[in-house]
Amino acid sequence: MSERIAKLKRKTKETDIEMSLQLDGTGKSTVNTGIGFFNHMLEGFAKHGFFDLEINCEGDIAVDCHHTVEDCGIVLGTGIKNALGDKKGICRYGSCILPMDEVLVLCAIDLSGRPYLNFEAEFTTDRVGYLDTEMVREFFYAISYTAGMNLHIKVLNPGNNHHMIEAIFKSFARALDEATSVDPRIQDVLSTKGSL
Ligand SMILES: [Mn+2]
Repeated sequence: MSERIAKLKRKTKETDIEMSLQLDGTGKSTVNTGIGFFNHMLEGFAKHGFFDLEINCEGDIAVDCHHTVEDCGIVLGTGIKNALGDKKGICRYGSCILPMDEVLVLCAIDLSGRPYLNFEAEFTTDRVGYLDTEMVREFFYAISYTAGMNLHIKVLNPGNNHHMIEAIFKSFARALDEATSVDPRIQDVLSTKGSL
């Protein structure tokens, strides 16, 4: 099988992003978005999904974190789609229920080609570090839309806001690792329709 890698550059008046994603990686990452807590989340995503990830984003964080977080989601989602290519042989579905101390988070993915986001999480603080908590949904919306991914994220047991967001990123990583993994029993694409 050929290497499942995507390299992207995207530049607007709000953000300038360079990204490299290797789906079959080891979990190593170099992440610089200018937002410490967001870096921490993306590094966790790479580590727990066994993805190799490089993101360098120079965004207008002097305004706020909105454009940086949203555009990183657009670029990462596009990278996932590009790296998957024709999706032959992949498991397609993936899910994970991930605990982090008192918090429990469910994530379920279908790499169906049809974007959909169901995001059920209620945060009780406006920010964690310099990340606006309302941007977590926007980030995953951008990923689901650009990757063509059906994505369900549900906080089953709420608690500390740092824990909830971190558990969301880690459960997403593990579910995506499963959905993108290759099963030798799958000869073509896993769909009676014949395409994903
Ligand atoms: Mn943490």
